[in-house]
Amino acid sequence: MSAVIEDLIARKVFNSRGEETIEVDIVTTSGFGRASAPAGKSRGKSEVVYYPQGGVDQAVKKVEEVVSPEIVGLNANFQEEIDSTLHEVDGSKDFRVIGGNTAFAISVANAEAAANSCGSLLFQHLGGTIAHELPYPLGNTISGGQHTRGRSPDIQEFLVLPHGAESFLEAAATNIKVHRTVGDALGKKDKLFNEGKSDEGAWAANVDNSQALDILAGACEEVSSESGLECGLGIDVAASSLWDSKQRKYVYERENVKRDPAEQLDFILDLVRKYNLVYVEDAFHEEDFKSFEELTKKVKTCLICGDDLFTSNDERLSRGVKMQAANAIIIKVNQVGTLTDALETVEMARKNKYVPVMAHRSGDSCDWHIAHLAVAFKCPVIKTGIVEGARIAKINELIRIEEFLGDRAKMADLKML
Ligand code: 2PG
Ligand code: MG
Repeated sequence: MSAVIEDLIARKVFNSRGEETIEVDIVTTSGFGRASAPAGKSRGKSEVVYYPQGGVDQAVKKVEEVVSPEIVGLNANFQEEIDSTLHEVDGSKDFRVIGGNTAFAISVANAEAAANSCGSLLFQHLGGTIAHELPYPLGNTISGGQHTRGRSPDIQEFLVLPHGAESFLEAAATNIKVHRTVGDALGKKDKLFNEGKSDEGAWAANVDNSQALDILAGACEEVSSESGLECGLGIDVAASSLWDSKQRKYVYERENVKRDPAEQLDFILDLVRKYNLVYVEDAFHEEDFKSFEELTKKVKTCLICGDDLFTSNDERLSRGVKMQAANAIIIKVNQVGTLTDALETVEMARKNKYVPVMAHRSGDSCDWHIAHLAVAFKCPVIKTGIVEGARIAKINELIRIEEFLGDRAKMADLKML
């Protein structure tokens, strides 16, 4: 089926935080694709620049004036050509001219239009017939750090990974039960807890790091013993947000503790041992590859994941691979701008036995494309929240994909846990 691009339309819409974002429609001779861009709050320094000066309005103008004339007339089936055209039109290394989020929305809308033009689903179009593995949902239950205000934990995310689930539906339902059980426990602990939630739908509560972990561990145990299904605990420390480069210490305001890199390593190792953590993201600030390497050497059955550390960027990942700095990498396509860039990083990760973890952003929309990307790129884990509209949009799409695959559907391989 011909998929020549006939029209490219950009508009300003809003994300789940009410921030302005860009949405793109691509119309081909036989199909249509639409995508909108997410936004991070705890961003890595090496991420691309989201928008040109002038923000989303200026980005929309750039699409009309300089991007559209180069893209219209190309064939949407050739994703790499579309993505390299975006790089050429922009001309900078970090998409500062048209905006990384502009590139993201065009790149994803194009893939969707190409899939739609040939009557395929996105995950099949990008992943082919071998794409039939469902990722385990890694879900945020309690928020802290930059994702909340007031008296909340210093660690940004307290996560659950139901790695014993036999289907995606069962895994998603388990996460919802854990989230509910955590909410009930928070209510028992603090009479003033009003079920407030963060951007990602995780609970915003007046607890410290160890109280949050104790509550989550109790909830996981309760849900596991009811269902017989194993759940693991994880954290996203988002340590770049805690790092004070002048003092050379991680500043835990809530705990009123400062830790130098060696103390931070001991602190994380203690948490891994005490709570049997299966997942630790950004335990150190984004330039401290060395501490990541030491942590990875010392733990065996835990995913040590880099988010701000790698920013989905293959050059940074290649540095990490050389140092054996981690064994997992967060993939957020809008950290690099295009699907082709992100796929290169995923391929490098897989070749070097790093687990690619597809992820949402704290400011997101009901755009569900990352559900398809996780399956197409064979990511064994997807981090996309548990409840809240923008998160549920992706969870529900994975339930549909699982149903569509029928007997061919299989949970991904996470044997190391
Ligand atoms: C993270 C993300 C998503 P943000 O740090 O992993 O949870 O946060 O999108 O704010 O960077
Ligand atoms: Mg993170």
